Amino acid sequence: MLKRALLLLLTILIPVSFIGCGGGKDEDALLEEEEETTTAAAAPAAAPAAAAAGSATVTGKVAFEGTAPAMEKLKMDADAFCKAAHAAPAYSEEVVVNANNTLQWVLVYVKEGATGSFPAPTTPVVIDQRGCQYHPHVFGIQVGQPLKSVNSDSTLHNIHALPKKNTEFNIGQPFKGMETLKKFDVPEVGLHFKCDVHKWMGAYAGVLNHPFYAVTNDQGTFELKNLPAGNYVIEAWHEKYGAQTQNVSVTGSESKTVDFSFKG
Ligand SMILES: [Cu+2]
Repeated sequence: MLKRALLLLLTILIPVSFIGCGGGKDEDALLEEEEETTTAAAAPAAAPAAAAAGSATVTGKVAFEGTAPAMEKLKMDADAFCKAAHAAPAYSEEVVVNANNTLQWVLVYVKEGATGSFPAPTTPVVIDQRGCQYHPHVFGIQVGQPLKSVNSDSTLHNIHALPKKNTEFNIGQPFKGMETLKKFDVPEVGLHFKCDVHKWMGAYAGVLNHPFYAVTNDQGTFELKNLPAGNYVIEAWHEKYGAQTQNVSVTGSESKTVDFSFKG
């Protein structure tokens, strides 16, 4: 494990020291890109897309049918830091069935019907590497909105994005307090992140070109706010149980309920 971590650290440090030498075209492009993301993050928060947003709401819950599978304990023994970070066992968040028989970590979002332009918020979405787990486990983010990866652990993590439609990246963060900004260019639901040092670490993003998304909580509920009047296809996406869709129409400041149910 130590040998692997050292190797990974070397792969990170070698390109960094190379950039330090200055010169090449690629480096300039890289720095420019970095500057762009930093500037965007520092800018004041954009006003909400008032023109395009409405006042309808879709709320609901995601039920879990069947017997909840036993929570999977994460085996962190191979890494002394990660093991010591947890007084009690840590569990996988792949399948989290709540006490009220609902499912947590389901991304619920408008799949079809969101028309208009929704500028990306400049406030970053934060993904934290803490206790050798990603927090949050599932999140939504808009196209062009910064994603801030933070390492809160005094150990090496890397955040490796494995997109199918966006550009792959792999950022090593060997020290506590490190932060990196990245953006995504196109919508993509189920974008997977992993850490190459700790194989149990995983997270998923829904990259969307509008703000109408939510992730189910420990009550299995969600709320899609500020919807303009319209006809929508709502999708509920779960990393293990797949995706389901339902149609809903809303007018004015109407509030409608859409419930989903996944079979275990
Ligand atoms: Cu890690």
